[in-house]
Amino acid sequence: MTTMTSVLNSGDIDKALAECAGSPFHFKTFFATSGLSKKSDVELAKVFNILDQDQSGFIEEDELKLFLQNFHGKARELNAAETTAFMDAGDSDHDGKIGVEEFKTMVKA
Ligand SMILES: [Ca+2]
Repeated sequence: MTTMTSVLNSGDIDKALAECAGSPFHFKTFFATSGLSKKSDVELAKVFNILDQDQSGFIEEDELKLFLQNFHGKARELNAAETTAFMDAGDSDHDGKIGVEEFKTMVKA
């Protein structure tokens, strides 16, 4: 089973989580600090599969809300505004969910 720490450095994950723990979540900042933005397509596909908790092939809004908890079980949930902004940034075909190609494009943007 793939884990986040098999793809990302755990110190970088901790730093990225600390940045948004008590302050607003900015997905671009999180992608940069966690190291996600520098990962290969293969590695990003592995991360996508973790985020797609029900293995539907898409990250839906309820999964996106719990995004941070994939990096640490006790991380906070995203609030409604953060979740909406995150979804809008990733959902380029406007079907209300994020597919793997959309995810890779968003992370590397
Ligand atoms: Ca899903």
